[in-house]
Amino acid sequence: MKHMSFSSARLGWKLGGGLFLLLFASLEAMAQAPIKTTFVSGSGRGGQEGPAMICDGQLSTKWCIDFPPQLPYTIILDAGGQTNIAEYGLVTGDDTNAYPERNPVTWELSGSNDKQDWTIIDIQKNNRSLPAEGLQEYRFKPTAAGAKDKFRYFRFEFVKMAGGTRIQLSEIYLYDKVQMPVKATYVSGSGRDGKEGAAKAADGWFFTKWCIDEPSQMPYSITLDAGEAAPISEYRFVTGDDTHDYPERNPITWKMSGSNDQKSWTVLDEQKGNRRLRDENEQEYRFRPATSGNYRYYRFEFLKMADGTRLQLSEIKLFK
Ligand SMILES: [Ca+2]
Repeated sequence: MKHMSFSSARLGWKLGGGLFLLLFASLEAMAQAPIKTTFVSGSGRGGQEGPAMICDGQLSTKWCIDFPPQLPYTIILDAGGQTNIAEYGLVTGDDTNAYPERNPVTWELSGSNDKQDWTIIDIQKNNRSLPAEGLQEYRFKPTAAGAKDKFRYFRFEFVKMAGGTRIQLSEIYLYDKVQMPVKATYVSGSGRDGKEGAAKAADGWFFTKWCIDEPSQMPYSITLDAGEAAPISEYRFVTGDDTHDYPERNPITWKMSGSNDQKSWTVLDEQKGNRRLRDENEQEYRFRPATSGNYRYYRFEFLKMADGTRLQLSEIKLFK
């Protein structure tokens, strides 16, 4: 997950007014991206796995601490201005598949404008929805009375983990808009139509899948129509109904591109040797494209599977 548009925004500021238009275009394209937060304070020491790693925009760094006297572990983020939080996302650590007990299960989120008076925005108790998967974002909608109010500072207090006293998270994202699924329709794809044709990856059902093994047609591709030109902030792959038995069919190298005429395509994301999809049936995996733009058509090209030449996916979903 790279916030390329944010870095170009920063570059715009550095280089001055000449790049104002570039800056503006970048921010607009990222309208559904997380609020840019800065770290205020948090539990634990600084350094490599310190609390500041929770909002450095990089999934490769994480906050990881095990120091019970400091429980509940806190993180305070500065949203830069008053805003309300429609959703927030917790992203698991890089090795959460090996250490799922480090996922938080009980926490509180509060908002403040002076860092002294705090209003509760959300309470989660024994919520075990964070998966035993590395680098997965799971979103929560705040539901406490204060959720509709606007605040500048946001404080997370992690009271309890799934097991033990060590917590790890690679990022916390705050959103001022709810993530909207895009009602995408199938345009075209590799392989034959029919029971396991490409259209089955965009029919809205987990129990139907696209399954293809025709090496001469590689890379396998599928094109979806988002209905109107809009930036995509996230896409998701859902594994097949028997991926537990056939994990080799999971894609590991793919490209996502956008277009408005289905002729000229702009690459928005590239993943190489990404083995995040696991040997589990009908599991949903979230990816944030490296960049986004106003495109109506989105194409995914699958260049390599975990092993062999057969690909299967039950759904591909797009989110604004
Ligand atoms: Ca399907």
